[in-house]
This record gives sequence, structure tokens and C-alpha cells, in this order.
Amino acid sequence: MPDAQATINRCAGCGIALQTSDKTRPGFVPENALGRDPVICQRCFRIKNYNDASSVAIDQDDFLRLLGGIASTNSLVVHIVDLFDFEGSLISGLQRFVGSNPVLLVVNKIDLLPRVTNWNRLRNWVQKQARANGLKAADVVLCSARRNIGFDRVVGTIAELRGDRDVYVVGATNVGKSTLVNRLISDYSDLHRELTVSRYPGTTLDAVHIPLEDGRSIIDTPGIVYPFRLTEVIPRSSLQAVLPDKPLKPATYQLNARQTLFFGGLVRFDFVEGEHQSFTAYVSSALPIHRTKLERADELYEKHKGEMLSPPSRDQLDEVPPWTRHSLRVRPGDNLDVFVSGLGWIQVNGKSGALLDVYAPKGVKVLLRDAML
Ligand SMILES: Nc1nc2c(ncn2[C@@H]2O[C@H](COP(=O)(O)OP(=O)(O)OP(=O)(O)O)[C@@H](O)[C@H]2O)c(=O)[nH]1
Ligand SMILES: [Mg+2]
Repeated sequence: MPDAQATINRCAGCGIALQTSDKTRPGFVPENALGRDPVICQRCFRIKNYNDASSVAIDQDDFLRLLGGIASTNSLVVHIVDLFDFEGSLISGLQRFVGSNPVLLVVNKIDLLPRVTNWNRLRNWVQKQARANGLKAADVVLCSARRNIGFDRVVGTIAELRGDRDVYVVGATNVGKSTLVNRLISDYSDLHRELTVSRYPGTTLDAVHIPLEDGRSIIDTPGIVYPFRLTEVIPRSSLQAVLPDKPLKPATYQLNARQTLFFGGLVRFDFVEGEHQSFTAYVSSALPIHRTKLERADELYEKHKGEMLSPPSRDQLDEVPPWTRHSLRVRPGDNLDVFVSGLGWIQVNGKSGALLDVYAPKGVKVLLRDAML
């Protein structure tokens, strides 16, 4: 092992510096667990054994320094994006951080898309969106790290682009960085290491170096926290309803103007103006959708928020920022998605155009984009 010292002093699951003195601070490990191999902190132990949801505020400045340090290394940067939250998880300023190092864009969680997806079309869509966001990727690969789809391509492309360099795995929280590195470790090396993964964002706390056979490393990093993702602003206990676990089942609604859809009590979608048309929601099937007349929507919300319209539950209502209204115009002939970061998207097949009002918690990214599917 090249960096035995670093491995002993840091948690093998999340990278945090270990300490034995304060149970309430990150990195705590009981003294008698220090002899284990590998050593993991108490928080990782709890995540692994009890699926614990404890969150730790990590210092974003430290993290940006870590990311900024990549520019002065000679490495391959693997940028992982979550296909379900594409615009929410793409690092738009990445080019600045990586200097002249090549970037491989890995689009993860493709198992969440409907099985009938046209993958070539999707790949073109990803390339176009990445370019539009100023990202110059040496290559783009689609995969599912959890379901092991497209993984040979991931490995082949990393090998090809890496040469004899280190590999930094970077991305927003919860996109599957550690899951992907674990798959690399278990399928392509004989190391006995397992990084901590969890369904909640903010699992990895510091860089974790995994040695490669040629003396280089693959480095898992903590996710960047983007406050414009719904998944970062709602209570952790609501996440289960919004993060899809199974392939999305598109739900199509034939709406007349002045009808409203509620996505739990988190997002409200008003079809304000336009001819009768269909809207297709790609959201977690665990999130209840309610349809009503626009003129009744305010009243319905006041009466049923926290109950029929949940999450958030009644006792969590104060934890979610108040709604901001986004007025969106779809022109005739446009085939667009109304994208709400962390919630999913609603495809508008606007043959005749539409005027929409979307209400989402303040700060959450809402935008119109070319239809993904
Ligand atoms: N559906 C699906 N879920 C995935 C996939 N890869 C990872 N996940 C899930 O995404 C969640 C987050 O995975 P992690 O590997 O912890 O993500 P991370 O990017 O390391 O997260 P941080 O350490 O918080 O930055 C877990 O619930 C994983 O099971 C995938 O290919 N498909
Ligand atoms: Mg991680």
C-alpha cells in the first residue's frame, strides 16, 4: 500500500480524518475499533449497518480547494452526472478547476430511464447539453454503476484516457461516485475495500485514495453541495419519496387550460393557457400526483398540505422554503421538458404552445430544456 499512514488515519469508507476523543464530531471511532482492518468511522459503521441518515456539514471551501488542486495535477478527471438530475448535477464551472486535464463525462443511473429509451438519441442529447453548459468532455459514457450496465465501456474508456495518470472522480452529491469506484475496486482489483454509499447526499467527507496497480491512484471525492437541488433543501426523511429507485413510469395527463398538478406538496404545476394537450411526468413513482382545477388549487393546498399533499408531512412544512413562481412559455411546435432539479421533469408536447406557472421551493432550479426522451 503506497500511503499506509494516510489509510490508517483516515476512514476507509468516507475519507474523514479519524479521532477517538469526541463522539459528536465527524471522524469519531471508538479506540477499540482502531485495530480493525480497514478502520471506518462510527458514522460509516452506522450507515452500512443501519442505513443511518446522519448528515455532516462539510466545509465547501475545503472542498473547492480540493477540486481547485486538481488543475495542478496530471490526472484524468471523471465527472459523474446523475441522469435523473442532469442540470442539477452537472458542474458548470468544471473546466476552470481541471486545467488542461482531460474530462470523461460519465452519465450514471441510466437504469432509471424507461426500458424503451433510444440510447443513441440520448447520448446525442447529453453531448449537446454538456457543450451548451461549457463542458468540453474528451468522451461521454452512459452507465448504471448500481446495475452494472455499460460498465465495460466505462472501464475501457478510463484505461484509454488515463495512460499512467491518477484518476479523480468528481461530481455533485449522491450521483453515484462511490458506488462507481466500489465497482471498479471489486470487479477490477483484488483490494478488500468498500467505500461507504448511502441514499442520502453528503456521504463521502474527504478524498479517498485507492491505489492502482501501476502506483497511481483513483481518488473518490466528496460531492459538491448545490443548494438549487430539491434533494438538498427538503428534509432527509422526504427524500425517499422523490429519489426514484426503480425505472421511471411516465405518467401522462391530458389537461385543459386552467388545470393544476400537485407533486406531493413540493411542487405545483399550473397549465395556465393553451389548447387541450398532454403532459408527461417523469418523477419517482413514490411521489403522489394530484390533479385539480386551477381555481381550486389554492384552497386545496391550504386544506390538504402536509397530508394528502405530502411530502413534506405536516410537521416538516416549516423546513421547506416557501414557493417561488416560475412562468414558462412553450412556443407552438416546441418539444420541451420542464425540469425541476431533484424532482424530475414534465415533458410538454406543445404542438399549440402553452403558458405554465411552476411553483417550487425558493432557490430550486426550474428550467425549460430540449426534451430528453
Ligand atoms: N438507480 C441507481 N442508483 C444508483 C446508481 N449508482 C448509485 N446509485 C445510488 O445513488 C445513491 C448515492 O450513491 P453514492 O455512491 O453514495 O453517491 P456519491 O456520489 O458517492 O455521493 P456523495 O458521497 O454524497 O457525494 C445510492 O443510493 C446509490 O445506490 C445507479 O447506477 N442507478
Ligand atoms: Mg460518495
